Amino acid sequence: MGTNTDRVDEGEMSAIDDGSLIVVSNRQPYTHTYEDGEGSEESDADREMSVNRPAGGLTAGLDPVLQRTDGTWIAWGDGDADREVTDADGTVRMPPEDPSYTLQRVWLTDQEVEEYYYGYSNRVLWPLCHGGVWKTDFAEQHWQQYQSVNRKFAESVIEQANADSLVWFQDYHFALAPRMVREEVPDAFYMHFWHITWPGWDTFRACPQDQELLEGLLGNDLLGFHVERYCENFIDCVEETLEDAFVDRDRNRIHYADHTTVIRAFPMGIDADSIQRASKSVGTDFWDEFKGKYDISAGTVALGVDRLDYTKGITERLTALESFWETHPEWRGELTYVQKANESRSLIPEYQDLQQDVTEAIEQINNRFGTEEWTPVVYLTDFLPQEELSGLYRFSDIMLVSAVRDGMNLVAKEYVAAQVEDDGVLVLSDQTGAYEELGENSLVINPYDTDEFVETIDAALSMSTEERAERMAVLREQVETYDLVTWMEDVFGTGEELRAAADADSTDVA
Ligand code: GDG
Repeated sequence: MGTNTDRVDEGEMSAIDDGSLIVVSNRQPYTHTYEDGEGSEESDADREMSVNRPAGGLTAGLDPVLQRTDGTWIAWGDGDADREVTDADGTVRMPPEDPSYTLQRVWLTDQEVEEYYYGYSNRVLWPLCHGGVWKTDFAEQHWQQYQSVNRKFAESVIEQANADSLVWFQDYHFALAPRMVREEVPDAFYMHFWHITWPGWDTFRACPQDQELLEGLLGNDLLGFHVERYCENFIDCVEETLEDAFVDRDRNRIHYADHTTVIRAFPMGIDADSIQRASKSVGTDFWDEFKGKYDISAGTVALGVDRLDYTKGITERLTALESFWETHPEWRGELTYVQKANESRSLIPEYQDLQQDVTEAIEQINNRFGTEEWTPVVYLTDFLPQEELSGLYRFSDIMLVSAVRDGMNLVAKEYVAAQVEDDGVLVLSDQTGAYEELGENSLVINPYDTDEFVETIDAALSMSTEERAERMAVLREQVETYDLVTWMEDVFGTGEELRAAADADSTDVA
């Protein structure tokens, strides 16, 4: 298998014309920061700065596409040294060593970040889309700011876009921008990928801005979700909310305000090849060192890797583990659970509460069962380089993914890709998008059913070597076949097809 850059050059994405691709995302691919941190006395021009590169996932995957096609990436400039290297019009050529595309940085004030990002995006859309209506906070000011930041990004796209442009919006931060841009540049092609779940109508109807959000998203030509059910939920919401929409369920098309949007499922893949390479590059010496560093004496290790988010089912998992050690005393001293968690959105009270709940639950388990020689739960909050994360995946005997709701859950796929010896077991929540693809060969749990969860942990730990290998070989094949590049080819290929069909239609009419 060649590198991803080779595959990007050879694949469907070669259909993108030079300069025509515009990607819009909240997070930027490259961030410039001052090395000496905040509060330095030196003048900015004298300070050393560094560039943080895409750490994996979609940002790293799209970077070579942008490089090959000399496109434009529009994103929030959130690095403290970003302005230092950016032209007066907010642009900088990237990557630094081989400038080949334009990064257009959008500047946001602290108030905009607080109200658009922490406010409407993460205290309304995030909980709403994950079915947690009671966690939403529909503050009017946050909604106003969400509209105005979407307008700001839309203006930036409008400046760059023309009839040949292919504009790709990412995620829930930009539900309104597609329609805003279409009104000004009607002939460009607009795609959007919504990375999180889309809820059923009965949940979505709680949102006071239901109509505006749907209208914004229907400014796109192609709207993608991870799985079919989210597409169906979206279509249900449109049917219930927008009286004038014409819905063609057989073809997943919605006609609204003189325009047709195609709704399609694209289950996102991972860069399996690079995870596998990283996993192979770390040997047992890494694992010995890791176990030494965290004083892990148990022979068996279970793993959880999550952003600290209430959707990831971390407290449910800890409850199940406590019950497991209580009812399976033979595993005390024999099994250690490693919880790797990244702090996330900690300005939001619900996230602060979660951090406290997780810390307390871990302390409770360790106080209850821990001994001089053995710590049941090891808690890691560092962000690890790709090699170390892949090594952790590779050597952990079982992986516990217990999200209570999750658009896809890439961690589940990454664990599979790193199993180069086919000897791990994936325990997977049926509330994740990943379950739709990987459910058959993982051990499936409902994260709310603690007793079932406990028995499933036991089953995973007792699984024979043959069964582990059989299941993992199938799972690995799945994540290697439909990987990140194949996924991008699928999205861009579908976009190209729709665009060609629309062009043919307009020629017929003329
Ligand atoms: C949203 C949706 C959907 C974590 N710790 C480290 C590290 N990570 C990386 C993982 C993985 C990513 O973070 C987390 O991805 P998930 O998919 O699990 O979750 P969300 O952040 O909630 O993502 C989700 C996704 O978008 C994509 O559409 O699947 O449903 O919620 O890639 O590897 N990476 C490194 N060190 C760490 O310590 N290098």
